[in-house]
Amino acid sequence: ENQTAIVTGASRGIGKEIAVQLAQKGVKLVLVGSSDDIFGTEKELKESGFNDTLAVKADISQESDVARVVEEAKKQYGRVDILVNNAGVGFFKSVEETTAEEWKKVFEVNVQGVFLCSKAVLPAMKEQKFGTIITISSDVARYTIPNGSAYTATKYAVQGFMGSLSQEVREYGIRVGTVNPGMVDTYFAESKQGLPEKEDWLKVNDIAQAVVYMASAPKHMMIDEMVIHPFAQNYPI
Ligand code: NJP
Repeated sequence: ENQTAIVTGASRGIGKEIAVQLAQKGVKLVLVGSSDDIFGTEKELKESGFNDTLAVKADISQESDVARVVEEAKKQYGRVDILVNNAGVGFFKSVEETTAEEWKKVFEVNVQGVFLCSKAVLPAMKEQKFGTIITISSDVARYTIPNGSAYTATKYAVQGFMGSLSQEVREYGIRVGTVNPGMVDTYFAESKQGLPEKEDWLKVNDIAQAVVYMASAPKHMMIDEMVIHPFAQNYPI
């Protein structure tokens, strides 16, 4: 309660549900997305009575856009307590089919975006001596899959980044953790949410609940990682 969160990728899917559930806990929100859809999430939340909601259209892979997000958050609420690095993109192709441009793009959003957003909130969190940075990584950061080399590589990179960051900032009271889902029914990789063939997959609610749990854990508690997958998804872990 009375905390302020930046949630990236809140236009749809997991990020939108995280925004809704944080708002229900009384958290003030800055919502980030690279398309105008982000204003749709702001409108819906405000219509549900969550007036402390501000949408900022920004591409997390661009440093100046990210700086604008944090400036807006500080101007609006005066502090940043929680960052949820949720925005991410992915595609599934063999190594041979993957173009250099596709490889670069997925790294720019999934890795550079997480780096830029995390870096940008650190001055405010250090000054407050309090903060929580949560990244939605993936269960593919724990194993490998064929035809997903670029996406898998980004999530391994994010895992390494978050581990280093965690050790750097703990002396400032900043907690860092990842939520690593298996298959979640969203719009990810040009899919649609709610398709019948994804009935057995995780739902956005499952992941949003994990984020809320992590963000609302008492100060003495630290959750490094939560790996969550559909019971129907069988793989070695
Ligand atoms: O995907 P989707 P999810 N700057 O496509 C935004 C991870 N994950 O909810 O830019 C700012 O429904 C985009 O908004 P917009 C996954 O890797 C998923 O499933 O306005 N925002 C939208 O709100 C990712 O990290 C599964 O179009 C940008 C959002 O990102 C996270 O879960 C499995 C942006 C994507 O919504 C959320 O993905 C897994 C940018 N440059 C991990 N680019 C799964 N679904 O199965 C995109 O292991 N966005």
